[in-house]
Amino acid sequence: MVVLSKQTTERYSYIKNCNKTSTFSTIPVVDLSKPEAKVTIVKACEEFGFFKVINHGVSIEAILKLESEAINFFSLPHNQKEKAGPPNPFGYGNKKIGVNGDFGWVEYLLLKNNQDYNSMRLSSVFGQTTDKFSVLNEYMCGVRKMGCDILELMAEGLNIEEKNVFSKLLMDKESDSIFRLNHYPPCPEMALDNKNDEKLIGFGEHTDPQIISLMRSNNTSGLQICLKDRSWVSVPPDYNSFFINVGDSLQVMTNGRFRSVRHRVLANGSDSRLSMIYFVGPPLSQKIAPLSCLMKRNEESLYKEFTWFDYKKSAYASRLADNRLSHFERIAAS
Ligand code: GA4
Repeated sequence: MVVLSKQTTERYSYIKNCNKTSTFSTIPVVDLSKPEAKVTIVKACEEFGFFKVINHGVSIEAILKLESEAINFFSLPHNQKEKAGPPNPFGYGNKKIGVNGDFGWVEYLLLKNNQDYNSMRLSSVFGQTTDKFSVLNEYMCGVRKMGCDILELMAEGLNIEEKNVFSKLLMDKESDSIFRLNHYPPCPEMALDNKNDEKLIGFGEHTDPQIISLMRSNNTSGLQICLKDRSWVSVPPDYNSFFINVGDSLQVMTNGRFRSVRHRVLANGSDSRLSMIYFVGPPLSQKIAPLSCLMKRNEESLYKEFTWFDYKKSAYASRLADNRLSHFERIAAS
C-alpha cells in the first residue's frame, strides 16, 4: 500500500480536464512475425515514438511468474519493503520519484541488469533465496531477446547496413540497462472524486532518457502518451502485448527523426496497476550522436557531443517533467 501523510498529499499533482482525454484507437501494432514489421516500427517511431508489439516471443509463463512474485513483494508490510530501500538509485521506492522533489501515487523496485547485484540489494527482504531471482532472470532474458529483435528490425527498416547498430548496445556486457517494477495501488480518493474531472498523478509526465523502453502491464488503464499536437491520449491496456517507447538517446541517434515520447500514468480509483519496464541503456562510455549513415548530405547534427554517462548524470539531476535534451541541443548559428 502507498502510505500517505498529510504533508505528502499536498505535494501530489492533479491533472484537470481528464474526461476530455481521448483513447488512442490508432495505436500502431507491430506483429513481430510479419515481414512488414520493420516498416511499421519505423513509421510508428517517427509519428508517435510509441507502438505495441504482438507475437513478441516472450514466454507467457515467465511473464506470469514474475507478475505473481511482484504482487507478493508489493503485498508485504510496508516496513518489510522499506528494507530494500531507499532507491539510491536502485532498490525500493515509495511515492518519491528521483531525488529532486517528484512524487507519484506509486511504489516501485528499481533493479540492475545484474542478478548478483539484485539479490544482494534485496537480500534483507528475501534472504538468500535464489528462485525469485531465477524468475526475474528468465523474464529479463526473454525481454532482452525481444528488444534485440526489435532493434535489429529498426536498423533494417532504416536501411542501415550494420544490422546490430542499435542491438549491440543492449547486448554489450557493459550495457547500462535497468529494470523497473511499478505498482500503482487503487487510489480511493479518485473513486470519490471522479465527478471533478480531475485525476491524481501516478507517475508524472516525462520522456525516458534511454534508447527504448520495453513495457508490459496488467490489464489496468492509466498510461497516457502525448501526441505531436501536444494532446494526451489514453493507451488501452493489453496484458498480452508489450508497449515500446522511444527514449531520448534514440531520438539523438536518429537526429530527431524518431520521437522520444512524453508519457505519464494516472492513478486509478478501483484497480491496482502493475507494470514492468526494461529500459535499454547503452554502456556508460558510449557516444550518443546521430548515426552518420542516417545523415543526408549537408545535414547537421541537432545535438552537441555527449556520452551516455554525461546524459545520465544530467538526467538524474533534473526534474521528471524537464526537457532533458534541451541542454544538449545545438542552436544553429544564424
Ligand atoms: C525516467 C525513466 C526511468 O523510470 C528512470 C527514471 C529515474 C528514476 O526514477 O530514478 C528518473 C527519471 C527516469 C528521469 C529524470 C530523473 C531520473 C527520476 C528523475 C526525476 C529509472 C530513468 O532512468 O530516468
